[in-house]
Amino acid sequence: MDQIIIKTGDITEENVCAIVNAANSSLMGGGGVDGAIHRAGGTQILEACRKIRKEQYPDGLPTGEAVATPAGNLPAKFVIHTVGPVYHLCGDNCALLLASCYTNALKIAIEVGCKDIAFPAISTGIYGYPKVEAAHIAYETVKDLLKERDDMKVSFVFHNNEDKEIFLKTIQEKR
Ligand code: AR6
Repeated sequence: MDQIIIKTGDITEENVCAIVNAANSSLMGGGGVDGAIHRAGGTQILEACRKIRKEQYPDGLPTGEAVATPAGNLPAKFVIHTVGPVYHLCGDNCALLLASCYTNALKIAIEVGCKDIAFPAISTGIYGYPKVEAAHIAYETVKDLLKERDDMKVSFVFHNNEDKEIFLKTIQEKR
């Protein structure tokens, strides 16, 4: 599918309309890709997150939901923050919650007028989601949503070649 791009890289360097952040519900930053985005993007992102917490989500952004902020110093226009499931805590809802991250992030991207969006491998780092299962869910969810949006482009950006290869191998028979 030529609407889907699969690559290795640092998502903070992606020159697309929106990049997705694998955040936590505090929206106050953290390690992994979240830390990299806040470091590279600067304080504008954190300020916007603080405002969202105060005005929309005083108890934190629930798992599977997504919100957009400006992208500060990043080449992207927007950062779409979503909270992936913590694998050892999500029980029977893991797949549904992870799929919601992709669905809601794409929905927000469309709402803010973006036609290209880059995703990291949500939940597959600190949150411990098995990479093969996560790849199935990410790819199937995005592929289905793109059927109705032939004007959208989605990039999956992996931090290293090994993770990209796992993803490619997992989805191979489905492409
Ligand atoms: N570009 C692309 N991918 C990256 C980058 C980057 N710069 N940095 C890491 N990854 P993780 P999670 C990959 O742990 O599992 C944070 O503390 C990484 O190799 O960032 O959803 C948050 O605040 C992995 O494949 O996110 C939360 O508390 C993927 O991004 C928690 O971690 C996701 O790994 C979220 O955990």
